[in-house]
Amino acid sequence: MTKGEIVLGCLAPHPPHLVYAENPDENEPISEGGWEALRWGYARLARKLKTIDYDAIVILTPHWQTYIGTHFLGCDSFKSLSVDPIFPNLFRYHYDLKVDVELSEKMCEIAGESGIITKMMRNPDFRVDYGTITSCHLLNPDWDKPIVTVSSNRNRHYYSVEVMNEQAQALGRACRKAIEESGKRVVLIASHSLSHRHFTTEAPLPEDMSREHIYNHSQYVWDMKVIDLMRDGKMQEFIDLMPEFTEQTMAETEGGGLTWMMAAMGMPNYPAEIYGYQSVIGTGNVVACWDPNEESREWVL
Ligand code: 2X7
Ligand code: FE2
Repeated sequence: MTKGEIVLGCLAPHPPHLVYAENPDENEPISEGGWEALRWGYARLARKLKTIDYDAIVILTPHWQTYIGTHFLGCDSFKSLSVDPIFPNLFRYHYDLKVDVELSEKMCEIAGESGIITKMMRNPDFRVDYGTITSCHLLNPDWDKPIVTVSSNRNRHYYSVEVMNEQAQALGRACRKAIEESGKRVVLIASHSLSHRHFTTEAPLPEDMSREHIYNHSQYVWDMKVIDLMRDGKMQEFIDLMPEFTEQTMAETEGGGLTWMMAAMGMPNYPAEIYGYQSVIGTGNVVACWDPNEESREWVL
């Protein structure tokens, strides 16, 4: 069997506002748009994805939080209505998705062998989190590839960001090994924002862009610092800085997504492709990807 590989890694933020702003058939609320810098960037990355040959998407999301171990989706399909608990006015999304259970089981098994506590999620009525749905919708609105969602273990809360950073790297290395043994071509997604302090009240019209801005200048400066590291191919440096960045900006990197993805990809030392940066209700969000293939890697922004 040919060795499997990771063909792309995407940093894909999941504010439900972005799906709301797109007005897809699956989502009930209707908007007048908004957050175009992110949505247009997402659309461009989605077009790139269409040119890549791959079998499955594996996504780690901070909105499926597990307190004992790391869990993996383990039923062939999931279908339901996802209502965002904080923004039910923006996100009531009817999803119907397929899972690559074989790949999911392989990652669960290899992670278990490497000492990580794991569990397969076999409940067919399990409600898939909105991080998975939002990032996958924006990157692949056709939903024509099976996915695997990996939960976010709460190491950060039990212990510290430092422990999270170590554990997520161990999980990333195990997932890479599983992907290689599976023989599949896989796209990884780390589903989260960067800086994450956000406003606690909403504009009367949520998509009123005259009200949207980053929560504070410190978050902006930190976000630009870490985006520069991505551009410069200095991901080891970013991962080393992760505890400080995460503490200082309450960043959503706390769930381990980017650390996991970078470890799985062998800590890229080549430039990330940057597709757009914008705030959503005060949080900092970048759409970015790491393309291991030098021939298709682009300088986007
Ligand atoms: O989950 C989120 C998020 N990460 C960022 C902004 C707004 C809402 O939800
Ligand atoms: Fe989030």
